[in-house]
Amino acid sequence: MTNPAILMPAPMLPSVIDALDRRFTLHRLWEQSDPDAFLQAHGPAIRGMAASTLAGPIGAELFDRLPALEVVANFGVGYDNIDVAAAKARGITVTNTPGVLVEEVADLTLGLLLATIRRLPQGDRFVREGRWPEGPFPLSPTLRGRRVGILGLGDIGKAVARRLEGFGVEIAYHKRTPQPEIAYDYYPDAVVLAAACDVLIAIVPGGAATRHMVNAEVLSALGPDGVLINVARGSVVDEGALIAALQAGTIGAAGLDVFEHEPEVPQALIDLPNVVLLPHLGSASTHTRDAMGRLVVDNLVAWFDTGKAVTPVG
Ligand code: A2R
Repeated sequence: MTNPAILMPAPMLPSVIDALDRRFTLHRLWEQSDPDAFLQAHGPAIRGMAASTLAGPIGAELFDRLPALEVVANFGVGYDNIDVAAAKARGITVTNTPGVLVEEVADLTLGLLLATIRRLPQGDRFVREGRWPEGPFPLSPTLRGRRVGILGLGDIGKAVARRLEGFGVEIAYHKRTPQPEIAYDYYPDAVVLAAACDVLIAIVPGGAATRHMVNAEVLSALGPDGVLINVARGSVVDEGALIAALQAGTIGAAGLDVFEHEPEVPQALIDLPNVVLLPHLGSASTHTRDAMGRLVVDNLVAWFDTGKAVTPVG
């Protein structure tokens, strides 16, 4: 029996490629000189896909060219790059990589929060540029006495909250369904949460339901001393409204790991002194990316061995 054919639209970790090569017939779409002709010839035989955000949006158009597709294994806990409804309509299972990246993203979130409030990258630049002998670095705002609002108290949001407890700050949250067993104050929408807090950490999934959830109104409610941290998806924050709010002093600072049009970052954000910018590093350690890669492989192997994925979504 021939190995099932797997399509990889964009490059993934060498460890993932090697593992899939051993077990399946792996097709690397990005290496094809004519991807369209390749899909025409091989699309009907493809039964699985290993996907990531690097591949761009994956939906009906591609599914229509892969009539035998059974499973899409996504590299990442967020899967807003995949049209899950279109997959479901065709009986295609979608999997993601929950669990293995939770603590890593939470660590990064606290790092970004402290970097933003205490201006750590700015301090680093100050030393490197030889400016210290000219006088001390200006005093920064503080995390002390702040109330932190978490927008999306899921696996990662809870891991962020656990860390924040150690920092001795007050915590509040918003999600669609309140959890009465959680001791933090619940707020029924993003605007009232922002109004009650002076730090807002966005960690909801991306997609249509959360698009521009952090808009001009939310930023105005956060206030001039307010700090926005986005470790969710770029689509969750209205980037234009954020730039306007930072320029006008409507909020005090922002720490951003994600952007609306990655890897493009608006020049207006780069020009602002009170913003810390990261190139989507949330889960980006060797340790965690390897674990995510193993889960992608495990999902495909389990699907073709047993007919059941390890971590299907929905
Ligand atoms: O709304 P709920 O009760 O289902 O709570 C989820 C919340 N959430 C939302 N909150 C407000 N409005 C929405 N439209 C909405 N949709 C979802 O976000 C839950 O508290 C949280 C998501 O938690 P998990 O599914 O456990 O995801 P995890 O692992 O924390 O990752 C969150 C996102 C990923 O989707 C990536 O975009 C990013 O973090 O790495």
